[in-house]
Amino acid sequence: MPIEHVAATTGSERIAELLERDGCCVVDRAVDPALLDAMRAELGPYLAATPLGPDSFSGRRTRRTGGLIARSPIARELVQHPLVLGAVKATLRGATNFQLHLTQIIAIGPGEPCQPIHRDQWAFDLFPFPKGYEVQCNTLWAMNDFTAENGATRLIPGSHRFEDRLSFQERDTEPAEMGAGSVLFYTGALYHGGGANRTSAVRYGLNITYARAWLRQEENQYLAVPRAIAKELPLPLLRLMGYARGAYALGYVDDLRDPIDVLLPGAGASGLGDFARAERQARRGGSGSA
Ligand SMILES: O=C(O)CCC(=O)C(=O)O
Ligand SMILES: [Fe+2]
Repeated sequence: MPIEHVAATTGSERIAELLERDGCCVVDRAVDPALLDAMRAELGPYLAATPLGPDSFSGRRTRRTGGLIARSPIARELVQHPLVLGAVKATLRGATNFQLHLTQIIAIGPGEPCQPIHRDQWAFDLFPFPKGYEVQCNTLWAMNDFTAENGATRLIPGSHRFEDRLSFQERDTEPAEMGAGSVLFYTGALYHGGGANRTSAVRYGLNITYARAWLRQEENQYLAVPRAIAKELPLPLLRLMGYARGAYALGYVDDLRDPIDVLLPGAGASGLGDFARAERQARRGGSGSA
């Protein structure tokens, strides 16, 4: 099954439909590639200082640079891209709210073999989430052109409906080839992996992922973003980063305080979340709209 490509003018509902159908899709040239070049320039010293990965999953010839909210104003824009947030909300329907899961530049260096094919949701101790119930929605922005030779992400379209804990090889997958500025969407249940880089140049991908707010975040935003920086960020971004309750009660502070209130005294809502709404959504079992 080919990986479906759509134009940047496509609405988020259509992207969510494709994610439901195939578990993945590519939006061609969703942003001007110059924006991603500027982001790479912003992050230059951090990219240079990032060590290679410690194992074959992280990639011994791959550098993973995170903390992007703290380090890159352009990342703050991309994290809140309206098309992405609309598609994530529709894909994670039924959740009271969702949050940023991680921000990471994945720089796959020459000579890196194909990453083991996996589901990102295996990060949650391999918990067997029900088929068709997505807990995570991912984006991978091509910072330079992604080709089959330089390490374009390898995917098995439709595999979000497969059984869990299956093993696949590179030959079972298809490369998400796309031009710089394009964005690949894929769900937490889709089998995929970073591609082998058989060229002499680095492949740069910007991975921004989102998950239901009742799950632990992969990147710890409270520690990755120093408080002095966080205090200056806009409220919607802070909410997305996790300065919010997950569902009705998760993550409150001391006397049932909204976590945003600790960072910005007076900004929070009083008491807990909306119990009636949270209960309604929980009873719908995640099948209703968020
Ligand atoms: O870099 C890529 O293309 C994908 C990487 C990936 O799937 C992962 O690190 O979980
Ligand atoms: Fe992955």
